[in-house]
Amino acid sequence: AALATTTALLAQPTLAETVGFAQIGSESGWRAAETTVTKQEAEKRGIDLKFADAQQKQENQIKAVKGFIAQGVDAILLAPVVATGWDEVLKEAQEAEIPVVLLDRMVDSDKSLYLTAVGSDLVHEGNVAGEWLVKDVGDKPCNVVELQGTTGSSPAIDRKKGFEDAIAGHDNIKIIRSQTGDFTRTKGKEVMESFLKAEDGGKNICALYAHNDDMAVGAIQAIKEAGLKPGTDIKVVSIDGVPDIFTAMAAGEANATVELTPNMAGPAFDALAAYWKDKTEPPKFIQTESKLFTQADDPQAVYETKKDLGY
Ligand code: GYE
Repeated sequence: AALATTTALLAQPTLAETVGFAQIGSESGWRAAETTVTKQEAEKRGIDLKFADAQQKQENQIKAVKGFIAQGVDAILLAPVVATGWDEVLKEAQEAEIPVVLLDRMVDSDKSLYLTAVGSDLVHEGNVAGEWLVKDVGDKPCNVVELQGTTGSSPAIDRKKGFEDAIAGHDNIKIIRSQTGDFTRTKGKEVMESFLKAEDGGKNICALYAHNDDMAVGAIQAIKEAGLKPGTDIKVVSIDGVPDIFTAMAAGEANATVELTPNMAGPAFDALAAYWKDKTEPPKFIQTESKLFTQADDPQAVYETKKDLGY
């Protein structure tokens, strides 16, 4: 029986493509969901996925990509933690004829160094968040504190810009403090605590703009501990659409979020399948949708649809 099993295994076709996924880490609920969904999408397609978690460090990610090249994988998915510093390793992949697909963040490198990028319009997301605030505050004066994402990452740069563009020309709205919270709940809470202290216990703050929901969730905790009501005393607007922010919205403690799908891998694998088949070149950017949700959108119901999706 043992011999029969061995023979059966040997007889299996070895057609499965191998894809290396150089993931950033697990800094946020959104990131964790992206990892889960990527594994599911690979399994659905019979793709052998090699997963590397870089613990938020670019050097680890570069090592992982080099490792995938050495293994001779059929493609590499890269969620680049920061935007700069990728030229050399992307050139190595290209020389090895291994297509690279960027997921959810962009690089500053020349477009010819990767096959395509799957992601949202990150400037637009910041813009939608800013426009929501402009509409919500009307003519009232509003001091905003901003929690930025990871320094040097494309979402931190672009979401800042998009928001600033949206409030430009509305002189009643001012960003009075802005600091990185590294896309994590812990840092979001910590930095919000320092903002509250510096701004008269929070009395001088009208709204929080966080570059992701996790930092907002941490900040909501800090606002409550300072004796203020998040969602009312301090408005909260953020980005991602993770289940926890919908729970916070249902409780009146968060006001708005811009949804980002964690399924970047589906479109990436589809593009790769076409490329593997007959070298079909996908467009350089495959854009996912961004949608605004507020307390008026039945957040509890949205939560129910999301809670089992791998977050
Ligand atoms: O919004 C944040 C994550 O790169 C767009 O990274 C992504 C961001 C996402 O940690 O939660």
